[in-house]
Amino acid sequence: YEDPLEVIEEIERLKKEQDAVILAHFYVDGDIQEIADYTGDSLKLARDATQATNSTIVFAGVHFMAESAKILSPEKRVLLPDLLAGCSLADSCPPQKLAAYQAELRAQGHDFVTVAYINTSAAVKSLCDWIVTSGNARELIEQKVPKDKEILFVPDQHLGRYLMEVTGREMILWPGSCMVHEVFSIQDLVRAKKRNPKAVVLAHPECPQNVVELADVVGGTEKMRRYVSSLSEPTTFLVATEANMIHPLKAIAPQHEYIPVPGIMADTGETCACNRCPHMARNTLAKVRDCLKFGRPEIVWQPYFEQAQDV
Ligand code: CIZ
Repeated sequence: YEDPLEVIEEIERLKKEQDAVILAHFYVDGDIQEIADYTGDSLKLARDATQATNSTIVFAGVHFMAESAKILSPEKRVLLPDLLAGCSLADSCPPQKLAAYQAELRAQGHDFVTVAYINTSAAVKSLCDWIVTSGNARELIEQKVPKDKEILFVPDQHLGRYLMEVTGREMILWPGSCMVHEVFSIQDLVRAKKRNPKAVVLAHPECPQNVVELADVVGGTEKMRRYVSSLSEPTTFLVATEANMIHPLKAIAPQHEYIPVPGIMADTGETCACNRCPHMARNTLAKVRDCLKFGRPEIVWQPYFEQAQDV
C-alpha cells in the first residue's frame, strides 16, 4: 500500500525535476484528473500539448492520444504511464487491412476520401485524408469534405452512422466499435428513465443507435460539459459514456445529479453499475510517478512510409 498523498508529493517533485507537464483525459480516474495541469478530450489535449512549453509531456490516457501529442510536438518527450493502455476502436482497424480495403474500393470505381476518427494508430492516420474528433467531426465534414466525394469513415460505425444522420452525407462505414459504448444496456437505460422521469439523457455518439435514439443530448465529452454548465437549474442527468466523465461534469456543474447508465459486462453478460474503460483504468497515480521517475514508457513515432522502408 502506498499513501496517495505521498505519491502526489513525489509526482510534484519529479515534475519540476523533469520539466514535465501532465495531461489527463476525462476518462481517467478523478484522482489523476485532479493533479493534471490540463484535462480535456483528445482534441483539446492535443492542442494543449502543442501549447505547453515543458520538454516532457506525461499523457494520462491511451496510446493513440499520446501518439497524437507526439506527432504534433515531435521535439517533446512524451511518456504514457502504461504502454498497454490501448483502444478497442484503434485495434479494430489495422493499417494493412485499411490499405487493402481502400485499394478494393478504388478498384470498384469508388471516388472517396477517408475520414478517420482520432481513435486510430498513427499508421492508420497516415492512410487517411482527414482526422476528426467527436468534438469537430460534424463541422469538419460539413465544411471541408468536398460534396462530390464519397466518404469512407473509420473506425467507429456508430459515430459514422450518427454523422451520416446529422450531415446528410452517405458514408461507407468501417465495422469497428468502442468496447465501452457498445455495452450500454438499453433495458437498464429505459428502467433508469422510468425511475427518473425528469432526467436528461446525455449519450456519446459512439453509443449504438438504440441508445442514441433515447438521448436528449448527443455529443462528445466537451459538448456534455458545455451542456451541463449551461443549465443553472439543478437537473438529474443519466450519463451514457465512460463513468469517469462524471468527475469533470461535477467539477464544472456541481448543482446537478449525475447517474451513470449501466452497461453489460462482455465476459459475464452481467450488468455493471458503471461503465469503465479497462485501458483508461491502466493509468494510476503510481504509474504516473514511475514514468516520471524512470523516463519510460516513452512514445516514439516515425511516419508510416519510413517504417515501411525499415522493414
Ligand atoms: O475525443 C475524445 O477524447 C474521445 C475519445 C471522446 C470524447 O468525446 O471526448
